[in-house]
Amino acid sequence: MSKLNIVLFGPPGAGKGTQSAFLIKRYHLVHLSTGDLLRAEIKAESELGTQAKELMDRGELVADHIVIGMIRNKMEAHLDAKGFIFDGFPRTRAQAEALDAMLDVKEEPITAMLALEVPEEELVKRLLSRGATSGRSDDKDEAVIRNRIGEYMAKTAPLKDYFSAQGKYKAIDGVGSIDEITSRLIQAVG
Ligand code: B4P
Repeated sequence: MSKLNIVLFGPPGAGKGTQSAFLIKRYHLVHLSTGDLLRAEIKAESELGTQAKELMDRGELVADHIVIGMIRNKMEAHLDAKGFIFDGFPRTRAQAEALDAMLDVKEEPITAMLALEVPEEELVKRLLSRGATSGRSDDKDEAVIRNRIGEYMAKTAPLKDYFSAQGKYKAIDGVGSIDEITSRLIQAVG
């Protein structure tokens, strides 16, 4: 049986991390979140974590070679996985091309890119509300949140065309209850 490799796509605060938790259980997938991997490096106070924190605190993207290397290591550590959920990766065209190249070698291509669509004002509201309780420094300041959304619009949103050209892009309404959105995603996986 071919592997299920899902890219969960969407702006910051769209619900990628939230929905990944449900999808990994349902389909027995390995969760690869570059945001979580970077926050683990920051917590460990590694050199990479120190460099990443500076950029993340400003709402900017971390360098492509760093996140691509992290994803490659994690995929190699899970060779027997039934499939992966890529959460927050790829975020640039270079990352998308690197991911395709890694999966081509294994002959296990991306199955679908599921894109959660949420209006900007709802994103800002969700992230500020998480910032009030999570301790995540990039969720506290509205200017940083808007910069993250700006980075998404400039560098990440164009990947919609990249995956559409492969016939893999599926838009999902990301507004509603968490359960409703999970059902929409499951329907889209088919
Ligand atoms: P991420 O950790 O990927 O952060 P995110 O996009 O803000 O989170 P996510 O979208 O998963 O949040 P969720 O919706 O689940 O990245 C953080 C930073 O790391 C980036 O800014 C960048 O600097 C760096 N980075 C990460 N990956 C990178 C890459 N590939 N390349 C370069 N840099 C990279 O949750 C948001 C909130 O909404 C939660 O509080 C949740 O409870 C709430 N929520 C979820 N669903 C909801 C719903 N249906 N209704 C109401 N609230 C909801």
